[in-house]
Amino acid sequence: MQWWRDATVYQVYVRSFSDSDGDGVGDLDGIRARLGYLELLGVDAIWLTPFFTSPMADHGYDVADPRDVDPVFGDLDRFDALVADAHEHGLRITVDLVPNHTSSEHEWFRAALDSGPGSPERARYHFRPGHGPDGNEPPNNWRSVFGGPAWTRVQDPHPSGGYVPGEWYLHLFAAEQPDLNWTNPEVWADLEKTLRFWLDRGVDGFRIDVAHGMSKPDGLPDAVNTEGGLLDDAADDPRFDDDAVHDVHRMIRAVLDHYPGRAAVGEVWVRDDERFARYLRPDELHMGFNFRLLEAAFDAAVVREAIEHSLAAVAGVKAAPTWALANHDKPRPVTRYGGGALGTARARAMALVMLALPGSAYIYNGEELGLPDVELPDEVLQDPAWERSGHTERGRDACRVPVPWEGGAPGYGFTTGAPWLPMPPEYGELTVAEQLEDTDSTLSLFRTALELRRTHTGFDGASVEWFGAPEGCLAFRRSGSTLVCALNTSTSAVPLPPGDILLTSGPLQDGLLPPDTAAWLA
Ligand code: ISL
Repeated sequence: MQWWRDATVYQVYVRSFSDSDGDGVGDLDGIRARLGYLELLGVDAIWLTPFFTSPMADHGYDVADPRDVDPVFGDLDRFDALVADAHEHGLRITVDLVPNHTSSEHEWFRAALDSGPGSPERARYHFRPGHGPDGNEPPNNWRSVFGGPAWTRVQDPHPSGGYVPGEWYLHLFAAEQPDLNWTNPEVWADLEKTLRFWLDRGVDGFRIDVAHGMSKPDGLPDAVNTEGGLLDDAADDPRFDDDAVHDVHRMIRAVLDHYPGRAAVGEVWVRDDERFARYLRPDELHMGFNFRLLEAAFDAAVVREAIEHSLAAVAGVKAAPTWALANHDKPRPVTRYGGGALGTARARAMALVMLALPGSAYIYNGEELGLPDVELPDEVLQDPAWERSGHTERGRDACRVPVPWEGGAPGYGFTTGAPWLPMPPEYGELTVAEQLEDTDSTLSLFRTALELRRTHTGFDGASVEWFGAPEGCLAFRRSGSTLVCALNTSTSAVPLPPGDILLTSGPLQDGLLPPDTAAWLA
């Protein structure tokens, strides 16, 4: 059964979801205690961001042991209990895999540092001599996604004892995240082991981090364009989307094919539709995140173009499209669309657009509460991008502030201690407890929308048909079915398409669809 093709998946940023032990950091037992909430919300599956052993230089995306749980989050027994309970609640569990890099605290990397140049230990990573007479220039001009050079120099052990300035190693992200060498068979074997380890523990699938990374072009040629920017991609970027990455995805798929009903979704930052589709060939990923909708401005023409590209990209390979408006790397929708009441109205409208589309939809924890980004003071910022950019990029902490459950500051039911990032006063009105009581809340809107999506027959139909719509508006129907979704991004109220109203993201105006509003009809 291909449950993932139309699933709604809830992204739990483990650190920020629910803390069971008062240390201010979310954990596995905290998630377990909130499964009833996720069932009530009406999602089908959960994606857990990395909870593996990690020094947390990039909050878990720097993995020191991919087959164990970091003590701050729990242990393997607690993980097993979470999987069992989630399944009891009818929720599938997917976990993050980080195959592009390890932590610099991984035993492999420590061994690589202790062994000299040319050793098999170094061959698991990308070590190279530097350029220039003293080797003190990096081997090529690649930039780290988080700012600064993608290379760091190490001390090499000297035969007569002691250490001397030595080789450089590649890290596309933080220096604490050395890139693995995917031409090394040991690296392949280890990922296979990790896949089986979690599959055998009962996970329903994986989200694959930087799925367009891993493979590097032969000879690591200089980039022509190094202005790609932080957390951004560029078409001619040699760091990503190398053709040989597809061999890795074929290996992952071959393993998954031994476990019926399990699926992988890749984080694929590749804008070209044809190159994106390559990741979704029948023997590669089951699904790929397409980020066009997340990046689209609140403008009907731009939103429509994003949807059309996302649908066209998967049509040829018969994969299901995926949709997301938010994740732990990007400003939250409420803030992106203008903040305040306006941003909230638009985020609600876009949620109805996303949940009306065929395919699977991802909801990032707190999105269902309409949380905005939080303006954090410099001294609490933790994202490596803040330091690596020389304090020019504030990084992604603003969208990672913990989820407010109930009550007041400082912990809002997220923690009995001090939350790892401060939770602002405006969270008081946005708690789960407040919103459950209010039928007009964003949480109530998501609950109703998810219930309709699960139970109403209008949501069948694998494609969309576009209707003519007034300037600044869009309307589509799920093909061969009855659901119609209309969105107004213009500045005046417009007539609705024909049909009975199922749900609107905000109040209508004398029967008209007001600006910054969406409606579902059937
Ligand atoms: O590389 C990019 C563009 O081509 C970036 O957008 C990059 O793919 C993205 O930032 C990767 O994010 C993921 O891996 C990071 C981690 O910090 C993020 O949280 C995670 O989502 C490194 O593991």
